[in-house]
Amino acid sequence: MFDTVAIIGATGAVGHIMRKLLEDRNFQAKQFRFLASARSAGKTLEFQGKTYTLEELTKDSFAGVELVIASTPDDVAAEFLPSAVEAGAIVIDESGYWRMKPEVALVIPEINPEAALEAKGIIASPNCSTTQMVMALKPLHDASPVRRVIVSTYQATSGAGIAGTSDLLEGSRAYLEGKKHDYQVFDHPIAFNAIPQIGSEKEDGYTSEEMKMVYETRKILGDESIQINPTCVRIPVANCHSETITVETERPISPEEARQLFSDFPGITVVDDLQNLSYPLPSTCDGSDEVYIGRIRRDISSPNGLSFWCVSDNLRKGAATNAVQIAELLAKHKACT
Ligand code: 2RA
Repeated sequence: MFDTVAIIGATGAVGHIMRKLLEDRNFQAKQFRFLASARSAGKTLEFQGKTYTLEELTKDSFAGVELVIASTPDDVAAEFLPSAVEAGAIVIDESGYWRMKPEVALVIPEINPEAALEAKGIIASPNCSTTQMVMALKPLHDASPVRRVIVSTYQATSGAGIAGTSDLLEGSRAYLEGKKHDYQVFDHPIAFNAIPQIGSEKEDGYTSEEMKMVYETRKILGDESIQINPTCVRIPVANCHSETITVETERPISPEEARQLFSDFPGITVVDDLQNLSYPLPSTCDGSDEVYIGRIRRDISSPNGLSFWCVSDNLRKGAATNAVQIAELLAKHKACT
């Protein structure tokens, strides 16, 4: 058990679920502390039957803290997390800021737990759109190395935080009432629409969200040779990201073999019965910690290709669940050493 665990950002969209997961999964520590911006400091929250007062996050917040779990914007992670490491804490970070730094471990516990156990300072949790794709790629990659991936995402508004979901709800209401809505986070109306840009422009006309899928996947799988062509699209669904994924492997993997590989992999549930209209849907995967795969079929355009559909709760396995699983992994390892 850890002595003191500090949680940063416990009141945001992901932080709220993280807190609930730590309760539901009975994560124990001798002491918990909740750190937040000056704006939120002083407010209270309930956790494991106790009332906690949010403390202001400063660079001096970390004396005596053994483990930090942080769910903050990139700039906050950049500014404050090095102080936690300097104070001797292990840090699990949900932000995008540290993921690709060479000294930082990027971890999905089902895939590369050893990276978390070897980490000295920050352990980053991948971007949500990456996590569910890499969960699906891993069992295939172990059976026959993945050479090329073409992926399109259909990303929920909750990925843009609480304000993203409010934009969807308020924007839809305004649209149906024939009124104008001033969107807070999206550059175009998200109600009754699809926006083919998530993040800022990066190299070759790809976006930051798309390039995360490329670089993070290679880092987690430890294979810089995997070629990935992503297109990330925001759609008017409140929660759960969906992805169409086409994979080319070194040798062909049949749909039957893939179904078995996916079914045997921890954290993946196969829902795949087209005849009976059965496949994963955002509405049925919402609130689950699993990654769901369906529509498994051969790629009729390539002899070594396989295509499938993948849905996962982006706030859970795509963020909070993955961070809590890393914390559990560290706690279990600590108990054994
Ligand atoms: C999104 N992947 O869906 C981002 C959140 N990290 O906007």
